[in-house]
Amino acid sequence: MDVKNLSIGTKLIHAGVEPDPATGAIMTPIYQTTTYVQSAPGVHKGYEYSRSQNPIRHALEKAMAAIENGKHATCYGSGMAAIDAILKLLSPGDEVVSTNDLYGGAYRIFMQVFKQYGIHFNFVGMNDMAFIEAAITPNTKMLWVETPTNPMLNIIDIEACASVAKKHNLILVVDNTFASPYLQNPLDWGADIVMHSATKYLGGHSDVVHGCIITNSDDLQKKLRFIQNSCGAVPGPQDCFLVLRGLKTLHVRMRQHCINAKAIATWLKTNKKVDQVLWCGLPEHPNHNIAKKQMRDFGGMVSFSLKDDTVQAAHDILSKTKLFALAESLGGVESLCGHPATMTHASIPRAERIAIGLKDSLIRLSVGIEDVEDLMADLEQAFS
Ligand code: P1T
Repeated sequence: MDVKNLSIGTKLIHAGVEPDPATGAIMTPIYQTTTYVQSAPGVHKGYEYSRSQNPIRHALEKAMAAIENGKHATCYGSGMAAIDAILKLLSPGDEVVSTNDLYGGAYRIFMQVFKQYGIHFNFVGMNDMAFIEAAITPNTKMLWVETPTNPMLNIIDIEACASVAKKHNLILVVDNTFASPYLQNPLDWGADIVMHSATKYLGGHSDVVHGCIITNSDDLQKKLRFIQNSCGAVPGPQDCFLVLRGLKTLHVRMRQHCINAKAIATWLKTNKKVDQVLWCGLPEHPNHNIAKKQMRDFGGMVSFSLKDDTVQAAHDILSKTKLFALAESLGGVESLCGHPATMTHASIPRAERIAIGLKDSLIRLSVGIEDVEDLMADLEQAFS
């Protein structure tokens, strides 16, 4: 079905999927197969070997491209596999200018994997384009943006980054995991590549690890496909099924994530033990206006620090919540809480964490879609 002119909720349900031509099954079948029989050498139905192509992955890729307003999508076995594929577009000596506030695993693959292959990474605050400009050298090939950032929930102006990238002929990559395509479409603001950890809001039920890359560029897509087929970071068909199923309710879930996050952020502001509340929907958030420009709502992630700025104070609260499960990850229907300094961002040296404002007491909430009164009562008892 051509979904181009349909709105997002309809796209999420219909993009990429057709009734199965063999049986009429409304759900895309899982072809649990490694290979496809050819009637003569090179004569086949578009599928040769499941590292290269698989029907449900193909359906999911069409859906992903459609919901990000992109031309092409490639799905991976995890968000990190997607990041790995993007970095393999680079060559030794190339440089990347990256936001200094990003997922700890992205920082780790930059500094502990790709650095040893001669790729250089410069980390800057991306709230001011002058900082980015100052870090660009003749060897810079890529700008790496995450927005909202993990875990500080800063908002980076994608349109402004796109104009810097264009001026210097750089590939602009936006990790759109925290927003999801329901809230933000970076390609529309000039990004060259959008990536997702589909493990999060896209899958939405904490039951699948998956990644995705979307682009409008035929050239980048050709290279990414080549990298994927050569390196093999493909998702299994069962996992593609789960993400495809998750997509169908993304709009409904995201609306409730946003409503609940707003209630929790507003409530946290009134709590005497809380120092800073970070949620880009708050009018006092330093990037609120950029969020209003490029996002349709403000998302389900809320971070906050404590007046008692110690690891212990954070651990005390985190060990008492009952509905908010203490766990890495985010974006599922159930609420999670985490302590970036000792969990998701432990691979970033403390001095660097402190420099970007990631305090020892910072707590990150992935606000789920439970009834929000219960969530607030849970936090209240954990604080008391
Ligand atoms: O976990 P994986 O699907 O491989 O995705 C990695 C990834 C990439 N980008 C962002 C912004 C992410 O937040 C993540 C994974 N993040 C967590 C597991 C976390 O708890 O923050």
